[in-house]
Amino acid sequence: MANAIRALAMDAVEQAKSGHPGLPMGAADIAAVLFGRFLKFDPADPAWPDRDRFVLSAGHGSMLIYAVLHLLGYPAMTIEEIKRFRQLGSITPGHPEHGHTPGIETTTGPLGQGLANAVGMAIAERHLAATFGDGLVNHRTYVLASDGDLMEGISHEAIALAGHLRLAKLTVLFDDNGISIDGPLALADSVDQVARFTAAGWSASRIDGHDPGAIAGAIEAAQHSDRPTLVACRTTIGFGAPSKAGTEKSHGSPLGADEIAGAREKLGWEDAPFAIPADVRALWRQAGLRSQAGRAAWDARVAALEPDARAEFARRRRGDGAQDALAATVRTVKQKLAASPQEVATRRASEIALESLVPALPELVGGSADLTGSNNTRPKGMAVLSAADYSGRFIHYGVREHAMAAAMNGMALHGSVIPFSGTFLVFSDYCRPALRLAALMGQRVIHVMTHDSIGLGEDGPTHQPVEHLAALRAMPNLLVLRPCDAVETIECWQLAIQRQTGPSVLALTRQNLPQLRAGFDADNRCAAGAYELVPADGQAAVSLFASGSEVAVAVEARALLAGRGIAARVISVPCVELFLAAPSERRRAVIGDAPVRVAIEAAVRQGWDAIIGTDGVFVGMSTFGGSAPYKDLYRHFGITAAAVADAASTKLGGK
Ligand SMILES: Cc1ncc(C[n+]2csc(CCOP(=O)(O)OP(=O)(O)O)c2C)c(N)n1
Repeated sequence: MANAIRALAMDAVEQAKSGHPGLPMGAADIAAVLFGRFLKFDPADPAWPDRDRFVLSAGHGSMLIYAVLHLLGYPAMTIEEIKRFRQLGSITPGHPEHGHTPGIETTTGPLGQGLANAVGMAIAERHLAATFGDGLVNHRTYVLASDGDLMEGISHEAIALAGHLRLAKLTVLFDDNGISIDGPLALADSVDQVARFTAAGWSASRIDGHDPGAIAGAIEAAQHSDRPTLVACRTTIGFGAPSKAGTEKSHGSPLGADEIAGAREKLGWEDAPFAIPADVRALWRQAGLRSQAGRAAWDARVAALEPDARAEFARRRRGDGAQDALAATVRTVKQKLAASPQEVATRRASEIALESLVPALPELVGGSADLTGSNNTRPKGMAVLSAADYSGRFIHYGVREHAMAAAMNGMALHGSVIPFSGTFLVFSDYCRPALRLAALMGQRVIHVMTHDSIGLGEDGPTHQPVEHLAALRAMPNLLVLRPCDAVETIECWQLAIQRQTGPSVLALTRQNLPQLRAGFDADNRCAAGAYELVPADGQAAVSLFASGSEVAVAVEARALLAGRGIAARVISVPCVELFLAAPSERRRAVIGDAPVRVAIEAAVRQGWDAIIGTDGVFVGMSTFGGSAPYKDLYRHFGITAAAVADAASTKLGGK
């Protein structure tokens, strides 16, 4: 069975003239034992909620999972797809892509991410088991990780979190082949991984990764451990290749015809390229049917549920069932804000939103990377999710922004939860690789990122984001939401929760802001991305565009301009991406035809020209910030109503 993986991997890579044969050939025995004897899954329904999750963290070894899916009988993974490895339109891209290929649990390739995704999957599993019971939710998460996965810094954060939360149903099978791209691992690494995982609270052992009995024994032991388990499987990269096995030469390029012929001989594999002997195929097909009884029993347990419980479980699976509760909650919060306006920081406004959203939407699972009190992501009464009680809904991620973001991806991929978290906006850089994968995979994760500008004040330029809004807006399929007051904050939360096709960042202030939206508005005005908040008195000479905390500056500047006889309108821009995605007539109507356009944002200009044009006036930052009380900083950097009014007047005078 393992040799079938090896043959398909070397043949597909050879045909594509690119790819990585070494890992699939080296880890084939591990995969054959895991899928052949242990993994719970249903090839006919790759999305069966109670399946075991398998994450190929070392995504470059993609042919391993493609070969396995094919051999197990996943209908979409035909031999034709294997032959079209790495070709346009195939379901066998260079690295595994979730949503593109049935049976792929997460998109991997950037090393370390898959491992941290798996931690999130294992968290979601425990949480949902605590919520719905072991009868509905009781599955394991397996990871195949390489040297590269374990060298990446994110692995440190992820394994520490998993050990702390005692995620006993998480098993990492480490393809311990001692080879990476540059050559022997000894060139760059001398960590004792078993000792490292043990120190992080895992069970850890070393085995011969080519001995099926040892592999099975280790997986069985993992199933009885009260901790997550690392199995360091000593393997030979490119196992079977006569001269390239055990060397970096088999890592990432086709073996070549001679080497493949030699490997066929060495492995005793006589079949033509892409041909699988009937007896081997039969063994794999049997493995593919192994979980049928378990699947049927699970279906029966679901069918036997009380109708309400069954409906709730199904609603959570769909992930779209909260719309009524969401709409009602948002409405109530907005009515309260209309009745008693709040002059609060938007981070506090977000907490006000969460005080209502968290009880109304049980799928929300929050957290913070050790900034809970600053991010305001834990409303009163939200219990902590811990090793002692997985039913809690708030996760203390520790100072681990990267693993937090990647674990959230895993939770969203697992399904039935909507993860949200907190950190400072400046540390979005620490989350970025995971955020990018959330955007690529179209996963709904919600990042509350507070302290969103020089408005945070005294902590100074190390903590003051300047380029981050632009950098985040540059990422496809990510929504950057920067509300200007409490009303926009609840509207932005609504947009983020409703959005099932990708991640959102809520950029929120530390400093208090006036509530600019007076009265009750049933519509979600933020959904337009930008809208006229305050019209001009008469024909507008100036349009003032701003986001977040700078909308109040724009409103004040409008009054100053009015005093000078200049009519100005204020456009709030809570989401540049939504606005730019609107049809051009709607965009033109919001942008208007005032001769002077000004944008105000306490961040760099990049991106704003799409709204104000290259001749527009920008009032914002072009350097790093400084350490001082925030009002002093706004004055120092010239982001004031007076500066805006002066810049607009000057520009108008020059017209
Ligand atoms: C974050 C990240 N950095 C770099 C790479 C490029 N890369 C792909 S595989 C690899 C290392 C290969 O070594 P190992 O992980 O041991 O895999 P093996 O050689 O055993 O297949 C590197 C550096 C990557 N995919 N992700």
